[in-house]
Amino acid sequence: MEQKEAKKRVYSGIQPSGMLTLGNYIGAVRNWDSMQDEYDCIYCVVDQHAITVRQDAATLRRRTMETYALLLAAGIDPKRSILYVQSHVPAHAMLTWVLNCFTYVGELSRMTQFKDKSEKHADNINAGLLDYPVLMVSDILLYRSDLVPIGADQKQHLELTRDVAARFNNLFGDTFVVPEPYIGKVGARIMSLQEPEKKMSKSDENVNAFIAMLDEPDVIRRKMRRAVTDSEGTVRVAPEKPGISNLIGIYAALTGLATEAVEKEFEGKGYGVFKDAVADVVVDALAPIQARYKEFLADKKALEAMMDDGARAAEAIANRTLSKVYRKVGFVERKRH
Ligand code: ATP
Ligand code: LTN
Repeated sequence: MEQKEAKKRVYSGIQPSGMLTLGNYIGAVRNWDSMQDEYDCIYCVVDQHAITVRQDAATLRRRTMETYALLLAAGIDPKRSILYVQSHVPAHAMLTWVLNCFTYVGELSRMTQFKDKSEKHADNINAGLLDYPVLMVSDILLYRSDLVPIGADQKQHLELTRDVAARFNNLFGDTFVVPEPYIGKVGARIMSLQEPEKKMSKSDENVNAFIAMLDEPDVIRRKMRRAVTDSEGTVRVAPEKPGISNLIGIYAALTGLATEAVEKEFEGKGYGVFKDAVADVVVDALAPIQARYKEFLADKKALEAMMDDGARAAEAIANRTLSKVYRKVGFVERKRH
């Protein structure tokens, strides 16, 4: 217990906006798993973030359960870490309101993700989409998080988190911990298999663009074979070869090899051989997770119980921070009689 208090706190979240991809796994979830011994970890399925783009209610509910089960299968262990669903803990939305009043519209409209998603969903540029980063800031600050493992695409949101935390601390005295991003060196940005200048995204409408963590081996092999490459024919990393560079990155991330070693291993071999080898390491990495996933998903009652335990543990921490914030900004405390 004493040792536990001394551990740094890690916090991260993932949206149930589709089936998790190989990008999510290599860029985020794999790191979440490996951090559990050294850190005090809290992980969240962020369903409230997901509704910033239109979701079908039944599908969102199903995907939230599935994402939770998949995280368990990927090694997130409720005995060592807290795993919960964002909408189960009201403090997130409550802190977001307060922090909205300490975040500038200019800061939010500059966010790359906001600009990308506004373009992609031009018919639904809702206030939640603009405000998305403030909800993420609240997630992180509620838990006094020290370290936030994320993919490279979320770095800007982490910088905003630091700015808002520091701004609030300056105005009201020490309240929030100013967190650091943790971005893995390899695989921080896995690219689309079809348009390798874009990141692999679980909400891509072209299913050949991503590998889902639950894709069957033959589907993985087929998607790999269809991956966009170039006409040069040599397995090497180069800016003008984004497709092959991405596949080298995936292979390196999953085998632990340096990219130079991967280039060497496939010297003089064609893209066909290389693609099959990449598919093999992906299949091997995902197979045990897929097997465990089926077991977790089969017992809905047990999943719901784990969600409830996670929400209770999270709530206890979050409510303490929220009370402190309410006091600092001048809300009258409700005295129950
Ligand atoms: P969406 O497509 O719905 O926007 P997403 O696939 O980008 O979703 P998120 O739930 O937003 O996934 O991200 C979860 C985590 O996975 C984040 O830490 C994010 O940085 C990381 N991540 C997402 N895509 C990639 C990728 N292609 N490469 C590396 N990391 C990624
Ligand atoms: N915005 C993130 C998901 C996310 C998150 C968080 C990550 C929501 N809240 C808190 C880290 C910490 C994304 O789109 N990947």
